[in-house]
Amino acid sequence: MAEQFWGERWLCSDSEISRKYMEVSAAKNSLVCLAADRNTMSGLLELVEEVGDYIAALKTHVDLVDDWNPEYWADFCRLAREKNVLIFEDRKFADIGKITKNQMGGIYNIKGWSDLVTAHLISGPDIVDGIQAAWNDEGRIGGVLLLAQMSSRGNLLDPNYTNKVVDLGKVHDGVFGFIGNGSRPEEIKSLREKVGPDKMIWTPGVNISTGDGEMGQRYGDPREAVLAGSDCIIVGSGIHKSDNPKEAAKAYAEKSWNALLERVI
Ligand code: 5BU
Repeated sequence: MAEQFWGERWLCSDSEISRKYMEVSAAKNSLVCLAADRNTMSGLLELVEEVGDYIAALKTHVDLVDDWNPEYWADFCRLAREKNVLIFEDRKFADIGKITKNQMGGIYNIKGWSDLVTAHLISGPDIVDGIQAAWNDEGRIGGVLLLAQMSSRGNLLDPNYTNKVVDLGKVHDGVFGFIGNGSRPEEIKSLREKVGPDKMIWTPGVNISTGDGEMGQRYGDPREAVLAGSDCIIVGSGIHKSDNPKEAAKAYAEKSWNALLERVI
């Protein structure tokens, strides 16, 4: 079923985790990854309960939760699985391979519950092997999203750096895809040209209300991001700070899905 909506992305992809994402998104008619940036476990659980049916992935920052503990987190992950969403820890790893492998463990034990994680490629390609080795030790599979661009004002990921990340990431099986700048469709378009059809581009910095956000964040339009080549819009405050998170999640799901149909047709 996913193939008819995803076209060449489906045909070119032989990654289990990419196909899983495409299947989940097709089942839910949503290309939304919720950035679940709430500081309490009760706030997180309530949010996923409310919007879980309208999102395809759930992005976490495990280290910003005030009352985090392993039991609460296990409940949260169980709920996410029940809602059929991929769990994506936006950890932005950046260390050398062997340390990153160990950082997938520790008290948060990211390797035990994440399906996706983010990493910078600043330290070189072994970081991807380190992350994959950690999932492998756990008997799990996962995918790395490399930061090729960022949404924040003044970031240092210039086009030359982006090209290097794409060149290295494109040929690595452990790389699920790339983070692109959701606030600038022209940047997404040029990233898609470099990446080609087979890997994912996921984009933060997306909001129905476009323009500048807090502390240097910038926002672009969901439909434009998908038409430019984004496969998943990462939306945080647009949903979790809305007066009605459920309706907001539905609206983002509809916009992103219609844009995919428009793109493929
Ligand atoms: P917002 O509330 O929609 O602005 O949340 C955006 C989320 O995406 C937040 O969790 C950030 O950590 C994350 N993010 C981002 O905003 N920009 C980036 O370039 C990357 C991640 Br990478």
